[in-house]
Amino acid sequence: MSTPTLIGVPFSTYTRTMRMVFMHMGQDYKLEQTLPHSKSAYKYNPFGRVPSLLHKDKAIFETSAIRDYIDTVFGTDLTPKDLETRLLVDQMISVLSDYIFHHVVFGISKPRDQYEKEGKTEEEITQLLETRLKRSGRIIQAVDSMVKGPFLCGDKLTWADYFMYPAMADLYSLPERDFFAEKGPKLFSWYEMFEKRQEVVETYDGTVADIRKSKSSL
Ligand SMILES: N[C@@H](CCC(=O)N[C@@H](CS)C(=O)NCC(=O)O)C(=O)O
Repeated sequence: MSTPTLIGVPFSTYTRTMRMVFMHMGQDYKLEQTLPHSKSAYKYNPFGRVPSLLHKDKAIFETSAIRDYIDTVFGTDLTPKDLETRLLVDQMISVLSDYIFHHVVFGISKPRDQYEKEGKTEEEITQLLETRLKRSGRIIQAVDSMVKGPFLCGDKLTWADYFMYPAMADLYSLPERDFFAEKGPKLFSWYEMFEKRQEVVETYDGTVADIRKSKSSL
């Protein structure tokens, strides 16, 4: 089987998902470091986003298609055979790509980053984020109600864990960590269990959480 190449970058949560999955599978892969909206990103994805997956004569973009390709061509144990758990996995991934990304990542994490760059005080940032934080709290609560435990969708590790982890790990690196943990206790316990996994530790460098930690220790 020829070695697959991921087009992406360590701070990209979806790239991290795919890197962790390849590690979980024991499948060698190459990472071609590519920033979103760079010339190389557009070469494989008309929207300039990452990741894309190159394998043999194929260039695949959109993580749902990459997931299907990896399942079909390489074979994984991450898509449950029973319909009920499979639906949970799909729901979890969809919730991540919609509510969590649109309202929590783009509602809290990205603007916070911008406010910090502008030199705003913590007090100002808290005030500016107040309304969006309330909405994010409701979303985290709703996600929490979906968590089965010990993995997100029950007894077995699935694609949902690998999709959800990178975004949640970055969110828990924010000063809002305790608020998120309080709104979603099951989700937070899952995160604390998951963060010790080898493929998680090995893909930590260069993530948003890592970059924040390095900045705060300067
Ligand atoms: N729907 C895309 C989303 C991919 C995506 O948003 N990737 C992020 C990095 S994790 C990106 O390229 N962001 C650049 C942007 O938001 O313009 C997928 O599932 O592949």
